[in-house]
Amino acid sequence: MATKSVVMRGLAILIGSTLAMLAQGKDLVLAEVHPQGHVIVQSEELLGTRLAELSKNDVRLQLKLNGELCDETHCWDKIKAGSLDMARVNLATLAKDLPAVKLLSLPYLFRSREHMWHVLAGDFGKRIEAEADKNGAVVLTYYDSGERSFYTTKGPIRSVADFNGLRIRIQDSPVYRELIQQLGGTPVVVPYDKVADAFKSGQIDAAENNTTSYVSSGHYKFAKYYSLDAHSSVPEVLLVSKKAWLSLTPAEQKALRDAAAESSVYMKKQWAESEVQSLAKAKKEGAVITEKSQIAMVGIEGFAVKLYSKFITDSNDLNTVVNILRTK
Ligand code: GTR
Repeated sequence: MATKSVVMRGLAILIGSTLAMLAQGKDLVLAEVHPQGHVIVQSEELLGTRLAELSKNDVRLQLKLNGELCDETHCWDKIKAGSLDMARVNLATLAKDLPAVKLLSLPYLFRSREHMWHVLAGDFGKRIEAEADKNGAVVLTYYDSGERSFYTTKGPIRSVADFNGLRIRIQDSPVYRELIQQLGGTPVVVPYDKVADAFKSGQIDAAENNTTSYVSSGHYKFAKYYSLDAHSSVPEVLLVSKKAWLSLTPAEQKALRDAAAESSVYMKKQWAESEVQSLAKAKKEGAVITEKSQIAMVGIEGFAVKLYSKFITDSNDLNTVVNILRTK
C-alpha cells in the first residue's frame, strides 16, 4: 500500500512536470538592432505571430530590439557559440568568417537586386548555408536590404576625389575596410547604434547605408549629402544557432522555417514602400540627394574593382564570381 502511494505520488509529479513543460513551450530569443516600427521589426513581429500559430503556441519568439543584447558582430559571435538563439543581422557581418560572403560583398557586383536574389536562390545560396552551418548557424531566410550608398556631412560624392580624407563609418567587414582605403578615405568601424554619436562627436564625416536605415537611424540629420552610388546589395539574414535549432523537434523546425519564409515574403513587399517613404522624408527634411547619373561612376568603379583581385583568392573563387556575373 505504502509502495503504491509512493509510485502514485511519483507518477503525479512526473505528469505534473510534463504538463507544465508542455504548457511552458519553448521561447526563442531573437536579437535585433533596429527599433520598433522599422520594416524589419514589423516582419519579425509577423514571424513571431505565425510561429506561435503554426506551432500551436509551443514555440514563442522573444524579440529584443535596439541592440539591447548585442551589436551585430557580437550577435554573430554569440550565435556561433550557441549562447544566443536567433539574430537578424546584415549578411555582411558574416564576411569575416564566410568566404562566400566576402565574394557577395564585392562592390558593384550585382546589376540589380533581382540579380542578387537569383544568385542567392541558386548554388551560391547553398554554399552560404553550408559555410554558416560550419560556423554553428542555420540560415532561415533573407530579408531585403536594398542598396547601400554613401552619405556625408561635407558635401556630395560626385567622383572618387570626393572620398579624399573622409573618415567613413563601416560595418565590421574586411571588404568594406579595403573599399574605403582604395577610394582614398579612412574606414572607421562603429557599431550601428553608435553611428549617430560618432557623427555628433565628429569621429566620422560619412557612412553608408540603404535609404530606410539612413532615415530610421536619424543619420540623415547629421549627414545630409546622400549620393546614390549603390555600391552593395548585401541582404539581411535571419539566423538561428545550431544549438537552438537542434533543441527543436522536426515539427517545430518546420513551423520556424515556414514562419520565417512567410515573414520574408511580407518583408520584401513592404521594403519598396519603405524606401520610397524614407527618401521622401529625407528630402523633405533637407537631405541633398545625388542621383547615380550625376556621379562619375567609372572612376569610382575603377578603384573598387581592385578589390576583386584581392578577395578572389583562387580559381574556384574566380569561377564563382564569373558565374555570379553571368547569372541572369
Ligand atoms: C542596416 C542593417 C543593419 C546593420 C546596419 C549597419 O541597413 O539593416 O542590420 O547592418 O545597416 O550599417 O550596421
